[in-house]
Formats: sequence, structure tokens, C-alpha cells
Amino acid sequence: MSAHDSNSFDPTPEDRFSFGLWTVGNPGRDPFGPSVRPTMDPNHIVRQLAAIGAWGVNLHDNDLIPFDASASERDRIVKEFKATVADTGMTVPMCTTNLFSHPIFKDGAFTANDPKVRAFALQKTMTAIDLGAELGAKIYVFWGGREGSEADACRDPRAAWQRMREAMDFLCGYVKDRDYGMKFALEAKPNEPRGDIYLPTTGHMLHFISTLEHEDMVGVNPEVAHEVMAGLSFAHNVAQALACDKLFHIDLNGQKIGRYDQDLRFGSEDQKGAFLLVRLLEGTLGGKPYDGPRHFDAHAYRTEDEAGVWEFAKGCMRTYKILAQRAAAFDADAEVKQLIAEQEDRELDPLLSGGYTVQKAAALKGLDVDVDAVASRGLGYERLDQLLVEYLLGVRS
Ligand code: GLT
Ligand code: MN
Ligand code: MN
Repeated sequence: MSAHDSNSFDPTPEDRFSFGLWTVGNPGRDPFGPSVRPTMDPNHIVRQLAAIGAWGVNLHDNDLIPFDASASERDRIVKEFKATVADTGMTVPMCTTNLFSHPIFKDGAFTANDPKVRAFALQKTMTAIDLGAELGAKIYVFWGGREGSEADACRDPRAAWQRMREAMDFLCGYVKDRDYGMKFALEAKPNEPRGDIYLPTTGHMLHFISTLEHEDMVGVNPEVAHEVMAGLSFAHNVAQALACDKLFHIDLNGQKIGRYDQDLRFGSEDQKGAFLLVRLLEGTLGGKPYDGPRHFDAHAYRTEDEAGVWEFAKGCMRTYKILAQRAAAFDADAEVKQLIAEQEDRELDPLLSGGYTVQKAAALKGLDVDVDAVASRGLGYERLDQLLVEYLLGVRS
């Protein structure tokens, strides 16, 4: 390697990379065919993740404890899992509830029309939050995969929104009452498995959060695939969440636009989008870096055996680190800095920031702008973008 030794991209726990049990544990089932890989024991997953340099392991309640487990079975499983996590030096930064697999959730969980379903969803979530607290998780994710509809005449979408708010307010109250010190991270998705899912994008979630009783303890968990499915720029969504201090967690993966939720290896698609995302998270362009877990919500191709799964996991982490190094080099490049600086005329800042005053309004109205000169100026973005591509392709360091 010219600029960098290839080994320096190997992950370490300091990188704070995490995987869900359901990600590396995904057996390759899809709507057209069954599993292609055996189900892996959660303890085995934790040991393997530790061996390849991951830092954290996340889980849904039922990734670890079967839906119908007895109390004694549950305790045995949790005891063994906690011991494995401790032995390997791993951590459980995030937990979540499976509110989508069991048939009772076929019409949603918190937004279902049947009040018994909504009550059961709260009960299951409180129990799962207790499990998360026992495992030390400080972030609790809510992904409402079944919270949506196909036959839209079945409910007023405003009722769904209201039910979701009531559920969040209630569960925030529960966490506060128990003093668990957890924060909630809401994950949006536009569709799949429902025809339309309520609160379909991170932007919708950010507004929804502003209507909650305990809005301070609720943020977002944006996922690359989900925003790309909605045709949006993931980096722009993440930037808005960062700007309002609401990026509590992140689901990194790869996705082609216009497809089903692919959950591909991070950076395996849209490398430019991944570069811009890592640049933002690492703060190489300036601004405060993201300091939460770097979580991969992705799974290996259905073509793979277990060895391929670990190649997949290592690939996610290596690509993140490679992109971080590429982004740092790009932002340190004198020509890049110059091209960006040329657009940053600070002279008018006092007039353009800090809100309205009568004086500023008068000054702006009296300002002599040479519109033809400004309009005819080339901005150099072709050169800037080409430099980005050359860093990305590794020919400039
Ligand atoms: C499920 C979904 C993910 C969510 C997980 C958390 S489960 O795999 O596709 O995007 O993050 O519930
Ligand atoms: Mn996700
Ligand atoms: Mn996904």
C-alpha cells in the first residue's frame, strides 16, 4: 500500500463498531426461499465479533430469548449471554423489541386498531427494556416495521400518529420511573413490510419527536437503506439530525435506489454517498463529530456460508475506516480547502446571521448586488467533485 498500510484499517474496539445479533446471524431467508445458513448461537456470535475487532453487540429481545421461553429458560439464557459478553470484553450498547415477527403484530403494534395488541406491545416493550437495562444498554431503538397499512380505509392516519405518541410518552415515563438512564432512537422506513409505514423518513421522525412529552430523551436512528429507498440523500438526513443533537444511533449499510430493503455490506454500493456520510460522522469537514456507536445493520449475501459472513462483517468495518482515512486526506488537501474557501465570503455574515433587526433589513434593502457578476461566476464544483472522486479511487492521497 502506498499511503497506508492495509493493516491499519483493521478494526479495534476504540472504533466502536457494533453489529446486531440479527445482522451477522441472518440465515439468508428471503420471500422466495428458506434459510441457506444454520442459525448461529448468540454466544458464538459475540465471540466471533470480539475476535474480528468489533466493540458492541445489539439485539432484539427475541434474538436472544425465544418468544415463548419460560422464566427459568430466560434467566439461564441471559446469565450465559452476560458471561460471554463480559469474558470477551464486548458491550451491549443498544437493545430493541421485536414488534414485527409474531402474527399478533400483523396490523401493527403501537398503532394497531385492536387495543389488546397495543397493550401487548407496551407489555412486551417494557419487558424488553428491562432486559436491555440488565445488559447495560443505554440506547433503545424503535423500528415500527408493521406500523403502517395497505388498506388505508382501516384507520385515520392521524389516529396512528396519536397512538404512536402515546406509546412513546408512556415508555419514556417507564424508563424515567425505573431510572434506567436510557435514550430512545426512532428508526424510520418508508415501506416494507407494510405498503406504507407511518413516519416514513428521519425528517418525519424529527418533527414527531418535537411533539413528545419527554423530547429530550428521544432522538433518531437513521438507516442508510431506508432513506435511500425513499430516494433521499442519507448524508443530508443525518446532517439535520446532527444539527439538532438528535443523532443517538445510526444503522450503516448499503442500498441501491429503487429496490427492496437490501441491507448490504456498508460501502458496497454508492461509495460517494458512503464517503460523504463518513466525512460528516467523523467531522473531517469541520463541525462536531458523531460520538455514538457505529452500528452495521446489514447482512451477508445469500450466497455465503459462515466464513462469508465474517468476511462481510470485516468488510463493513474496514470500508468505514478506509473512507474515514480518505475523507481526512480530502479535507486536508490544500486545493480542496482553497476551492471551498473561495465560496466563503465572510463579509456579509453580520447581515445574514443572528436574526432580524430593523437596521439589517434597511442595510439589505440598500445593498448593491452586482447580479450579473455574481450570476456569471463559475463555482469550481466540477474540479472539487473530481478531486473527491480521485481521493475515493485512491489515486490522490
Ligand atoms: C430489522 C430492520 C432494521 C431494524 C432492526 C431493529 S430489525 O432487521 O430491517 O432496519 O433496524 O428493529
Ligand atoms: Mn435498521
Ligand atoms: Mn434495512
